Amino acid sequence: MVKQKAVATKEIMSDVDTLERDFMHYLRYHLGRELTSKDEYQLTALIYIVRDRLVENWKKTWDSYQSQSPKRGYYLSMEFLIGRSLRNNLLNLGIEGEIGEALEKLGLELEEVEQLEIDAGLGNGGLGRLAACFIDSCATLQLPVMGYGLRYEYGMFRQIIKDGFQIEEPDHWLGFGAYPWELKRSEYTRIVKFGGYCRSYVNPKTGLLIVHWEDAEEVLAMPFDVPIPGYKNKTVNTLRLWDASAAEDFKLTEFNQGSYFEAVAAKNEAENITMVLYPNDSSESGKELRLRQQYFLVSASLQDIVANWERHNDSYDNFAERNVFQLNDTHPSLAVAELMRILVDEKRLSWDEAWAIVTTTMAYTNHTLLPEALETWPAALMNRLLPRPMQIIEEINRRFLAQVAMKWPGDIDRQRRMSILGGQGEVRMAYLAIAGSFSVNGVAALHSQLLKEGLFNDFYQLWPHKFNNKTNGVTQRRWMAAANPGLRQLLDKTIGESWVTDLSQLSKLEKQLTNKAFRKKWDDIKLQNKQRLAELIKREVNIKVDPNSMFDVQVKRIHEYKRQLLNALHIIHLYNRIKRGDTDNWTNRVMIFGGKAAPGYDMAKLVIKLINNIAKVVNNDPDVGDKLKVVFIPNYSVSSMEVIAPGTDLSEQISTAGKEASGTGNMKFMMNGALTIGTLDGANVEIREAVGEENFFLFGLTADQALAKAGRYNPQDYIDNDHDLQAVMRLLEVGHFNQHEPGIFNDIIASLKTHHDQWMVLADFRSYVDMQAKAADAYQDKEHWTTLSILNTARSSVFSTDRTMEQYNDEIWKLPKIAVK
Ligand code: GPQ
Repeated sequence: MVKQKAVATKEIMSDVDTLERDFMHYLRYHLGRELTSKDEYQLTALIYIVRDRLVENWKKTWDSYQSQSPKRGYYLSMEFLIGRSLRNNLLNLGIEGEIGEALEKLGLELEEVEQLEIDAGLGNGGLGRLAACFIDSCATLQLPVMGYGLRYEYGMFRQIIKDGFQIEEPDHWLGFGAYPWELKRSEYTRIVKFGGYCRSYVNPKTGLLIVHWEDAEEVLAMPFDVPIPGYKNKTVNTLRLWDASAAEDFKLTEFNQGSYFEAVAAKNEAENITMVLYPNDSSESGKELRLRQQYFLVSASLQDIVANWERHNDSYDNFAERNVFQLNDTHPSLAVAELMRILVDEKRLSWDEAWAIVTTTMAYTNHTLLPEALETWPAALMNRLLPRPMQIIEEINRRFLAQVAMKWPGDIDRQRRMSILGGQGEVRMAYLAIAGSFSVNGVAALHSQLLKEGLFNDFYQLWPHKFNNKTNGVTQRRWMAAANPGLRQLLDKTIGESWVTDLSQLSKLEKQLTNKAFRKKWDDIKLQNKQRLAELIKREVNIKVDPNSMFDVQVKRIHEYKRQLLNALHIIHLYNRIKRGDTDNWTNRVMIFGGKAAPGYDMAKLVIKLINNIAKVVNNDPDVGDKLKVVFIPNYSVSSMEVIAPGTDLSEQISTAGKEASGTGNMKFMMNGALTIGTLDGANVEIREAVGEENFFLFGLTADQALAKAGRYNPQDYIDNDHDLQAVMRLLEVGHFNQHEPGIFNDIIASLKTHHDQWMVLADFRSYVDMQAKAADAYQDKEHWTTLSILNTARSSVFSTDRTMEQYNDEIWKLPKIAVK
C-alpha cells in the first residue's frame, strides 16, 4: 500500500483579491482566454471559481451523511427545471458582493456576465420547477435529501415566434462542452437492462425459485453531480443526473468480429435514452423511448442507493428505517417494481420482506386530475422491454386484487376498476404507485380533496390513511431575493434579513401599511421592475410599452384548461370598447403572455397564433394607442420569469375550476406584490384565504358547479344572453384578426361553441369581464392598490417551499436535520 500523506486543505478564501486572482487563473490557464471580449469564457471562469467554493462543503456534507448514516430521502423526478444557477449560488454562499467587486476591478459587470448563463431547462413547467424549488429548500433546511434525474442532452425546446406561429428549435444547452456546475462521477457508473427474457431456476441449496433476467441489452448509466447549496449553512446537497451511453463501447471484441456497424448502431440506440426531454406537459406521450427513460432513471438510481447502502450495512433489516423515496408523479413509479426486483432477485429477500420494505419507503405525489395525463403503458411493450419488472407488476397486482376481494367480497366491478392491469392490456401507473406507496399526496388542498372524492376514490376507501395534502410552494431565495433585488433591499432594511430563511417574517410588513416612506419605496421598486420588464419586451418583440399602464400577465404552458383563450376574449372585448368609445375612466393595460405549447398540441399552438394576431391588430391601431397593448414574449423560461414576476401588477390564474392541480406561478406573483384575478382552483383557493377574500379578484364557476354542468353545458345560451360576448364572437367569426389568413381560427371558434367544450370558456366570460373591470377600477385608486400589493407579499409566507418541505418531512419522510460543521 502506498502510504498517504495527510495533505492539509486550506479553506479557499473569498476575499476580493483572491477571487480576482482565481478568476484570472481559470480564464488564462484553464480556458486559454484573455479579458478582451465579453463572452461565455468569462462566465465559465466565474462558475469555476464559485464551484470551487462549493466543493469543500459538498464533500463535508457527503461525509456527514456517510459517517452519521441518518435516514435519507431521495427525490426521483424526470424533470428538474433549474434555470440559471450563478446568482442563486452566490446568494447562498453569501459572496455576491465580493464577486461583484472582483469583477468590477477587472472591468466586468456581474449583471452582464450572468446573463450569459444558459438555463438548465430540464423540465416542462410547474412539475419540473417544483422539483428544483424543493431541493433548494431541502438544502437550506439541512435535510439529507438527494435529487435523482436525467441529464438530457437537449432540454426544453427554444420557442421562436414566426408570423405569429410557434417554431421549436432544439435546446442544445450543453453546447460543445459540459455543464460547468457539474462533476462527472464515472466511478459510480451503473448498468441498466432492457429486453431479453426471464428464466426460472430452482436454487439447489434452498429449493427456492430464482428468476434470472437474461440476454438483455445493457446500457451504461453515468452520473453527473450538480451541487445544491443551502443558504449560508455549509450544506451542499447533490442532484445526480444520469447520462446514458453504450455498454457496447467496452465490447471491443465484437468490433473485431465484423459487427462494427451493428455495435455502433447499438451505441446510438443506447445514447438516445437521455438525448431529449419529452416536451409534453400534463399529457402523456406513450412512446417507447419515454418508457426507456423512465426505467433508466429508476433502475440506475435505485442501484446507486442500494450499492451505497451496502457499503455501510450488511443486511436490509434497517433499510426501510433509513431510506425514503418521493416519486414526482407516476413518471418514476416503476421504482415500485424495480426495488422489488433488486431485493428479491439480487439480494434474495423473500417477496414479503421486500414488499414490506417497498411499501414503507415509497411515497407518491400526484400532480393532475386530467385523464390525458394519467400514464398507462401497454403490457405488451412492458413485456418486451422490461420482462422481469413486468412479471413483478403482475404478481403485485395478483396479491393486490386478492386484498380488494377480501375487503369487498364479490364486487367484481370494483376489482376491474382498481386493477393495475387494465382491460385494454395496459398498466395503470398511478395504481401501481398507490399500491406500492405508504403516502399519496396531492399538491393543493382542493386537489387533494378531489383525488379522494373522485379519481382515486376506490383507493381512498381501501387505504384512507395513505392520502394527504402537501400544498406546493416556491423558494423565496430565487423568486424574491435573487429575482427582485430592489424588494430584497427594502425587506432587509425594514424587517431584517431573516425572511430569506423564515418567510413568516413577511407578516411584519403589515405594520408598514401606513408608513408613507415605505409605501413610496414600494411603488418605486415596482415601477423599476416594470421598467426592467418593459426593456425585455422592447428587446424581444420590439414593442414599446408604458410602465405606468397596468401590467396584466399570464405566463405558463399553453393549455386549453388554463384558458389563455378566455384572456384573449377579454382583450377582444376591451378592443371593442375602445373602438366604440366606451372608455370613461379607462385604465391603460399591457396584456402580457408567455408560454410554450407542446409541439403536437395543435389547439394550443393555434391559441398562440390567435394571441399574436390580436396583438398585431391592437398594437397597430391608432385609436387604441397606450390604452391597450398585447405582447407575447417568446421562449418563456425560468430566467424570463425572474424578470416578469417582479414587474407584474395583475396575475392571471384563470383555469377551469377543478383542473389546475395547484399552480406555482400564482405564488411567485403574489410574493412579488402582484394581485390575483382567478378562479377557485388549485392553490388559488389558499392564496385567496391567505390574502383575504376582499383582496382577491374572484370569478367563475366553482369546481362543484363545473362538474355539475358537465354534459349540460350549452355555450349558445351564454352568447344569446350577452351582447359583449356576441360582439367578441362576431369579430372572431368575421375574421377580423385573420384578414389575410381566411379560416385559420375556425377550430378555435368551433371549440368555444361546442357543447363538448370541457373547459367551459364561455360559461365564465361574463363574470371574468366584470371582475376585470373591478380590477381596472382598483388600479385607478393608486393608494389602495399599493396597500393590496403590500398585503399580497406580507401574506404570502405559507407559499414558501421551506414550509412545504417541513411538512413533507414531518408527515412523510421523518428525516433528521444534519448540520454540516
Ligand atoms: N404539472 Cl401532471 C406539470 O407541470 N406537468 C405535468 O405533467 C403534470 C402536472 C403541474 C400542474 O399542472 C400544476 O398545477 C402544479 O402546480 C405543478 O405540476 C406542480 O405540482
